[in-house]
Amino acid sequence: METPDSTSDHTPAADYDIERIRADFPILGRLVHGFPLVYLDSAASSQKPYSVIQAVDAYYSEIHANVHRGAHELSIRATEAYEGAREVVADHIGAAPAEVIFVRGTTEAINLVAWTWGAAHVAEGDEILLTKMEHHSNMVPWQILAGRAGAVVKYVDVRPDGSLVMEDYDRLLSDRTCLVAVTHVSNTLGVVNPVAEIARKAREAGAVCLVDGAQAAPHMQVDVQAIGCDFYAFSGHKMLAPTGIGALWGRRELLEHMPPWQGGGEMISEVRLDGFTAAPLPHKLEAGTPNIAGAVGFAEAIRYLQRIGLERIHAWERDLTAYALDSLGAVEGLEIYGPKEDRVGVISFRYADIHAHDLATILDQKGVAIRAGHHCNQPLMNHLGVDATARASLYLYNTRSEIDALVDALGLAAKLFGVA
Ligand code: C6P
Repeated sequence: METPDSTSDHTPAADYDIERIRADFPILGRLVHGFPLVYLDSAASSQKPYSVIQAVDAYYSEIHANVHRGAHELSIRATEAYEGAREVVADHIGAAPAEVIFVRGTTEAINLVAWTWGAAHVAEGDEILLTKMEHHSNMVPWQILAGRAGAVVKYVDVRPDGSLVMEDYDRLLSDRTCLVAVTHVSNTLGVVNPVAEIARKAREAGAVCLVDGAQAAPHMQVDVQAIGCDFYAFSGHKMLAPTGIGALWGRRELLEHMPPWQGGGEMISEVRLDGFTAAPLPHKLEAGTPNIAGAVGFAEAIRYLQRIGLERIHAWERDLTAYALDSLGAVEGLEIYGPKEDRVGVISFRYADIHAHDLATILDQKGVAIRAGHHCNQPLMNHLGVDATARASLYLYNTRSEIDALVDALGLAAKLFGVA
């Protein structure tokens, strides 16, 4: 499948050619309310490059059939494309293909673990250790599980600067802890958590560790072996892939012993009237016709990121984040949440007494797309003492002049709301 684009000649030594990268994303050329789109909402969902759009198009135009079922040419090629995509995803995070389960996204990945591993291993009186900064997707499934099993959920505290209170983690972690579930990067604070240390301590305490990588995988090279966790969950759509596809990585010994989650086609090797035998990994945990085109797009998104190089993307974003923190920090009356260092470009803020929703609506009139609300982080919002924040989130295609456009648009909001 030929998917040429501007990344084909990127080498680690080449400069970061932002204009050529931007040209790979057709949507960045459009106007919104008559203004050039300034897309600062990639933490909610990223935009897609031509190569991903073309890969999905080519899959449907030339290959599509159902997978693992037919003996005909198209079915064989669709199966190759789907399983080839699994290899790309697995290789990207330092895993074996059989340990990568395709899911709809991070939410489904975490629910899968809660309903299979959790249902089999969590018992009355066990403790599940989370942090106060978890996204609802890494909180509610565990609350449901704890409710069913009679387990207890505990939360590691968060400092005002957004970092985790690691002394709290050390204090709460005990031989009663069966699971530690933590986000790699906070979707509100941008903070990068010390997940390798958290996973190591969990292992020493005999607990299983799940890392929510939804906001980390788009921005940094993830190596699940180096992190040392047991499960890693992430979403394709936040890292240039289509919506409806993501991955759960699990340590093979755990996945092998997990009961199937959903029953149906694909996940069995034999069905009898008195029961069934589950298929081997990874298919045991993938019931029904999967999102084949999504997986193909996911693989191409990863190839695109690899062609530019996640280290170079990280360096670009680090510079841009520092610029954004300085520019926003210079706006009088604007309060930024989260740390100055060790963070990604997910920047939550409040501006004077303008409600975040009003701010987002005014910025939109200037073509500037940000997110406003609780960001599926209601307990964290309560902890911060706010009901909502405005959030600008940066990605590989953003520029300093877009940060300037954000600051300019804030000026309009200030005028409308009479902020001195
Ligand atoms: N956060 C945001 O705007 P899904 O929806 O399954 O792809 O991802 C869920 C999820 C899990 N964990 C973290 C840390 C996340 O940030 C998200 C998605 C989006 O912040 C939508 S609420």
